Amino acid sequence: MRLISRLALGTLVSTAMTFAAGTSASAQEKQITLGFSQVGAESAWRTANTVSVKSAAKDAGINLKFSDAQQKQENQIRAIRSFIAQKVNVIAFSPVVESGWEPVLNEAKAAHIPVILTDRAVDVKDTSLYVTMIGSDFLEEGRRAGRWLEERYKNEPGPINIAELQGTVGSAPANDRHAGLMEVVKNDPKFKIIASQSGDFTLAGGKQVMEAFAKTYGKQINVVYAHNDDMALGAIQAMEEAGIKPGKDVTVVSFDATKGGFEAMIAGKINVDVECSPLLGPQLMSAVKDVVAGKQVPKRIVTNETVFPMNVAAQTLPSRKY
Ligand code: GYE
Repeated sequence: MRLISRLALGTLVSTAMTFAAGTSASAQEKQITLGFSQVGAESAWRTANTVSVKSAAKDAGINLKFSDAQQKQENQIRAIRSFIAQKVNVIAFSPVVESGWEPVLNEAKAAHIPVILTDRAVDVKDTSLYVTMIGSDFLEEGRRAGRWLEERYKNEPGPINIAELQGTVGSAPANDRHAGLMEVVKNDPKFKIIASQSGDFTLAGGKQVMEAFAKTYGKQINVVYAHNDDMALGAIQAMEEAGIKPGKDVTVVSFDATKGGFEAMIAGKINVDVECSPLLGPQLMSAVKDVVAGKQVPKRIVTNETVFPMNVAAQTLPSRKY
């Protein structure tokens, strides 16, 4: 009896295994291919975002075709066209700039390939050209920085002269971090943007622009408003070389809240860092799966974020993930 039941169990187990093997084979046949066009590798934020997308694709069993556009729109357009030609199931991309996407997005639509935007927005009239947009609210980030500045200078008569290091010209975060700040300070005449130039979101760019600002404006600058940590870190180097103490002589406002930003806060050189999370991979993969399964996804998925003033940096750094 025992032998028989053991044999029966054996058959049952092997049948179950065959069945399981059968399902995984068919799951493999239906494996989703995602074409992802990344902006580049301009910043620590971007590097963390790339890691997040790649590892989330692996965890989700999604076949990822990854392409780096080296911060050039023409490269992104070329990558998207190649994804269309390869008949990927879904295209996702982080658009380097906001404008100029209609033609290629219409090509994707004609090929019936759904498009998901991550991180940065596009400026298109026909919003059916993309399924959803997953990422931060950059306008709100700018407002958060503006409110922090208002609070910081509420007892000072001014003028408060701001030197702005803008991100990539025409990109959503550069446009909106500027606009968000303006929205808050525009009715307060003591705040003045005395200089504004793009450092393209890079450390080298931030340093170079700040060198020029320091030469032209020197001690007139009260605030450096850097659109990301890499540019803030470059500006810190330039200020120190020019004999200006970042964080003391000049208030430094930054965005992203990367580990590098936190270290600069702990060193007293960045005064406030507005958080922007690059860890969008898991949300992207779940949206990809939903879209392929024909499920409805919200048109806008906004990342949860906060503001870190320098006095919380030391206690918060150990829990930071990027
Ligand atoms: O702030 C910056 C990166 O689009 C939110 O791009 C992203 C920005 C981020 O280069 O560091």
